Amino acid sequence: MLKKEIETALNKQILIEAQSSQIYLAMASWAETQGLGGTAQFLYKHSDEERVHMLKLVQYVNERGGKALIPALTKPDEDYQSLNFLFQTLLDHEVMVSNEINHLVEICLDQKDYTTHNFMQWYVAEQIEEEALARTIMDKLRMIGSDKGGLYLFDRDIEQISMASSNEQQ
Ligand code: OFO
Repeated sequence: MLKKEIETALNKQILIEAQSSQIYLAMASWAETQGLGGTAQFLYKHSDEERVHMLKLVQYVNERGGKALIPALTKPDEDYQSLNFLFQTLLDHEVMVSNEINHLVEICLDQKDYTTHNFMQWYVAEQIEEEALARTIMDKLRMIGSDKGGLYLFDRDIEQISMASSNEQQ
């Protein structure tokens, strides 16, 4: 049976993952309307991954005798100005999520819930990867600057990044 403190912390994380999925969906839709097809595909997939992160938490809470709460979501921004702005927003968001996950891990240790602590290790590893990927993307965009040819290639190649990472997961 989950302790109340752990259940509350996991339900907060369910909200964060669901909100992440919604934000990346809004980003994907914006990119698609800008003719950035590769970026849109990358973000649609990223949005799906966040939903999977949320689902794993929902099922874990319920399996452990808690009650997963499916939250209302805040409407994400519709406009992202530029690819640079969009991916900086995404990186900042992932850093926030990593901090939240670290905090949740701390709560597990405080409460001596080693089962949930063990379950959370998958999220810790996933966050390291997601943050690293977001930083790599920002490095590439900084190199490209406003070069149109570079942005064209970026949009083409980012689809491969998303496919490569999805292959790794299989
Ligand atoms: Fe759920 O990993 Fe990103 O936010």
